[in-house]
Amino acid sequence: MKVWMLSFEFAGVASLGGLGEAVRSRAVALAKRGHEVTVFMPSHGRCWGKRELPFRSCGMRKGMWGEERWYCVSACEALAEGVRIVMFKGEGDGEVLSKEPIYGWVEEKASLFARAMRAYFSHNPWPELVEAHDWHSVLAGVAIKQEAEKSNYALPLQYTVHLSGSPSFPWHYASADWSGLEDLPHKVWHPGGHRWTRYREVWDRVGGNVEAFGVAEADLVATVSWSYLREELARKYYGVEEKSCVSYNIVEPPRVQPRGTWWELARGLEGFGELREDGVPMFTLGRTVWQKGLDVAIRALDHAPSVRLLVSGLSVGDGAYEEHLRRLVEERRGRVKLVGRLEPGLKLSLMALSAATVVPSRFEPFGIVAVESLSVGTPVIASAVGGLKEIVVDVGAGGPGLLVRPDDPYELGLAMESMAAAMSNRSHEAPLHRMRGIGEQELRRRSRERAKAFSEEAVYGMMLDCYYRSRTMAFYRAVTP
Ligand code: NHF
Repeated sequence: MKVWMLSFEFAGVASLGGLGEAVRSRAVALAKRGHEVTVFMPSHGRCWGKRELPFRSCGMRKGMWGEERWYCVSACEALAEGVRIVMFKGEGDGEVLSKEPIYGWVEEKASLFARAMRAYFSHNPWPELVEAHDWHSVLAGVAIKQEAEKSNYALPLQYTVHLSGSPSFPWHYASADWSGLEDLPHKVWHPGGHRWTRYREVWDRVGGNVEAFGVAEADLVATVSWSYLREELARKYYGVEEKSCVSYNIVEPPRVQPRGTWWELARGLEGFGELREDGVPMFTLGRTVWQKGLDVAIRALDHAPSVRLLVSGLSVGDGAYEEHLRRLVEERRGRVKLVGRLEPGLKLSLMALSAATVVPSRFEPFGIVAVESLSVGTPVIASAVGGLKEIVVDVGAGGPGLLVRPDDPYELGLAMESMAAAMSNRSHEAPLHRMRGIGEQELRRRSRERAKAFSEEAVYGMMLDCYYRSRTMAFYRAVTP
């Protein structure tokens, strides 16, 4: 199959969190099995040293108050494990595609991404399916679907939601004046069947919310866990379950060869706070945002006296939250250290040597970190939310982890203390009874076993299933009178 993926991130090229890894692992899995995959994205200033493509398209945009604005878009190309990556850059208003912060000027990047995609689509052979990842790629995906419609072709469009939520804009933003969408009549799925409607009607009906517009326009809405589909998307978008599917993220067991003990590795890190080397080491990591709940894990230490916690926070510019974390760390001297982003090999080594990885998210569509941890044989203590509920099977049910209530430092602390006891083979001291009688070796074995459910081999089928359903839905769209 010939697949185009539209995304703002691709691990190894430009990536902040899980999205880049998720897109890359999917694309690679498809390419390995003989599919032709091209990923399209803004270059975010990463075109330097890459091959230029013979593509250039220029035009004018018209602002809200009628002012004319000029742009040009062009592209460079990269290759990664059999996947072709086309990265857009530009001049005039198009220059924004080359700006470095991935989510800086994000609405302008999304708008010019749509212009660039439409132009590229018009000058190149078409794919059989388009998968747009997260709201930033919605306009680009819908733009080429519309371009295909103009030739009476129902190009299957799958919208994959990794993290729900998007801004809203007046129709002008999406329109032919700005991002390039024409207000044409077309067929859109409503619970029960396809109906004729205009683009502007759909846009206004959802109050100009980009994600909601994508949900309405896509042939199929995919997400990364059943819980996230039911608890988040189905609640927000009435009837979405009729045209939805789930495919987990892929995590292949990495090869890790730690150079030294956990303490040796942790000692060398620059960061905030310090660790007394007289406890059981645990690890937690994530973007430093409220969603990820790193603050809950730090506060949980008050109820887990034997645990020493290393926190690796990936800053995305939420200064107030970072300040809050530093205060919490300061109050717990000797028991917690806050460091920044770690190089992947070091991150996995620390994870592999930890007694547990703590994933304290307040909500979580999937939670790649949890699978990574299991795959290196480290049990996971996670909040029972979203994808984490599906990834982590509790010790009480024969699994390798503990599931706790989100946003509850006391319950998380008890779980951490119990895991610390079990992983040092003194599970009789574990405060949680379900942890008694189980030891380190068994927990590490169960972890590796559980991770297999997220291997390329296991998830590939889910991915293809979604693609076939997208194509079927596009087929219905084509044949509805
Ligand atoms: O793993 C990739 C990632 C997820 O739960 C994660 C999230 C954003 O918040 O699918 O997307």
